[in-house]
Amino acid sequence: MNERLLDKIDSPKDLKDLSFEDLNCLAGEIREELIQDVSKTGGHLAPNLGVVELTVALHYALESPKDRIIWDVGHQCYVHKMLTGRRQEMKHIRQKGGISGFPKRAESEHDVVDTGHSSTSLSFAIGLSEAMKKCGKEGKVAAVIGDGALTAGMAYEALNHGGHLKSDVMVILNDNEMSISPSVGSFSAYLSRVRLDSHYVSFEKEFEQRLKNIPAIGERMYEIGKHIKSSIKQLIVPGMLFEELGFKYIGPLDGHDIETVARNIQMAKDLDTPVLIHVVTRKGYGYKPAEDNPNKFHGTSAFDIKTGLAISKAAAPSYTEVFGDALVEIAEKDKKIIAITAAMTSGTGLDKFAERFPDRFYDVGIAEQHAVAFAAALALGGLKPVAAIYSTFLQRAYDQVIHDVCLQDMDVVFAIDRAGVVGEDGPTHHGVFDISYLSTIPNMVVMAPKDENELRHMLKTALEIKGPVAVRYPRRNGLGVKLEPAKVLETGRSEVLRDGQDVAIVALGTMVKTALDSADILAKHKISATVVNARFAKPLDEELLVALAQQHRLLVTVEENALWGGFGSNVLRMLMTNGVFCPALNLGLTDDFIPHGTIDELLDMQGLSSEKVAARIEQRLNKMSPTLASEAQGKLFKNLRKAFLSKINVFE
Ligand SMILES: Cc1ncc(C[n+]2csc(CCOP(=O)(O)OP(=O)(O)O)c2C)c(N)n1
Repeated sequence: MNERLLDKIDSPKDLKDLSFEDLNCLAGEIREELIQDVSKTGGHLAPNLGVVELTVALHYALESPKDRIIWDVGHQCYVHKMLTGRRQEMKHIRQKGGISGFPKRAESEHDVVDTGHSSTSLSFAIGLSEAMKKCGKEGKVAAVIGDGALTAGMAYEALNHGGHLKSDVMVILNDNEMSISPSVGSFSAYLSRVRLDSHYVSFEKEFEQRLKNIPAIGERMYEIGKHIKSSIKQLIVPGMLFEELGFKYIGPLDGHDIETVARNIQMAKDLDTPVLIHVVTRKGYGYKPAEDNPNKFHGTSAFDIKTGLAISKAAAPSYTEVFGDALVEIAEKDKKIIAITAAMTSGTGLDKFAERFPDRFYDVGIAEQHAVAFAAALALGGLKPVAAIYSTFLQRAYDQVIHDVCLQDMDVVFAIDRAGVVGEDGPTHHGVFDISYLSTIPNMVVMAPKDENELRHMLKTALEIKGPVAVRYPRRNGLGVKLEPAKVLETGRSEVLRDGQDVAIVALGTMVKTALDSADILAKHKISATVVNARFAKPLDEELLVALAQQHRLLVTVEENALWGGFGSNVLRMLMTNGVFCPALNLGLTDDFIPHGTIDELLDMQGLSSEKVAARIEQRLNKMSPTLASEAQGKLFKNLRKAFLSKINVFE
């Protein structure tokens, strides 16, 4: 077997002596291996296939790590990882203990900054370039940003500032006309016009070639020609929006032509002003199923290379699908319902809604802040907006949630998908703070369903409640329960699912099933547990919680959210405010950024598998002093228990 070029590449330095022909062969080898690897691990295939040549060109033309390459979002960093000494580790990318699917400073000196959320690259590039200048460090800073990421406000804030500072940064705009679904907005339309008017580039190439072909003086004239070109460009490139913002514009270039891209990067490297190089690529390039369906292959699970079909098929529908179907169903009867996504139409399950009610659906681009303020305004105008946003991305719109929605008690429903740990995408994507950050806001109601059927009820309830409501649900398949007609639940009321004497386990959302399973395990150890589905993180079911605390030896809360500021800590604060002091155990996510791995692995690591929850409860009961236990089970306990049982509807 012929030795492959790829086998000789341990670091970007190894690219420097290769010819452009070799670099093209190398790109082919990278593409092949990438498809092989990702077909087994899952991951962001289409974005990476689209940047194979661009990444090779960047590492050929720049000198990482002296020059700093910042990947926006970071989901397209796989080729970069392969070229920077992590090729073997690609076999375990995104798996527990393996390398991350995003840039990680801890992994390599070539990873400049940890990313996962979109549109931060330009701010980092500008800031880093300023710091390097002030600290006397050599090197160029390049940010690679997609046309999707360029729909976010943060990117424009940085362009505005970088142009003003005349920062020595290079922005590579990777324009593939796609966000996850097609890019939206007037800026995308502008880029299309620029792409269509691309006669400039062929003219530029021809111009360069002609100059270089002149014997003896050609190279020198080419150098001078670079400057002439800038002025010609002023006349013929349409719009020149970036130039107006203070960035020298180069492009559009064919992003799959390594030589063209590399030469332009080399040229731009010598300029000490802000430069934007516009490269046009095709998402999924070189693998037909991904080219045909870049949306599906944006992020994929393991798949069969021949067919492109996913290897595993879920038994029950996901919470996302159930939400999408329920919203269509409810919206059939209520014309005021509007759905909003921030560039995540299929991810949030809104594709059916978009198809059924195109006039009532808005994809605002990667613009969570705008999405929330826009939703507030729709509510102000008398509509019923449902903003479907992942828990982790809603963090970006926190001020809009407070200032534009809650402060004015607007009727906005937040459908918060990917709440809890999300698995392989890791710490940038885990949705583990929303209960904390939403429960603190006045007027906000926060719910979490115990299963996919309850999600339907909660959506219906949210649309009935006046004022802002958040329903948080996980990136998981449902439990496979029967789906019933959606009904309105009583606000702030929990549901008692199982009656016991020793311990009361109050669980929220996904943790309800875990709590029930733990109760089964505890029963085998002669510990009898009451299990409550909290339903609401806010308002709390105070009456029930007080009774539970008084009538059991131990009160346990379980949630898939950060313990700090989470549901459990709010329950304990409420009990103390009411003068109720009880032995308690808060179970939830520790004060750490949780790594990547499968959801089950991560929950187990966090002590939130049913076995570990049961063991932790048993351990705590064993540790409790007999005095405390007997006090709690004393006279007061018996009287209150009688009253309690008369009030609740066990197994409602
Ligand atoms: C703040 C934020 N919102 C949403 C996302 C989800 N997301 C990840 S990649 C992506 C599309 C990015 O498109 P683009 O920048 O054009 O890159 P491409 O995948 O097309 O290469 C989106 C919406 C995110 N990472 N961060």
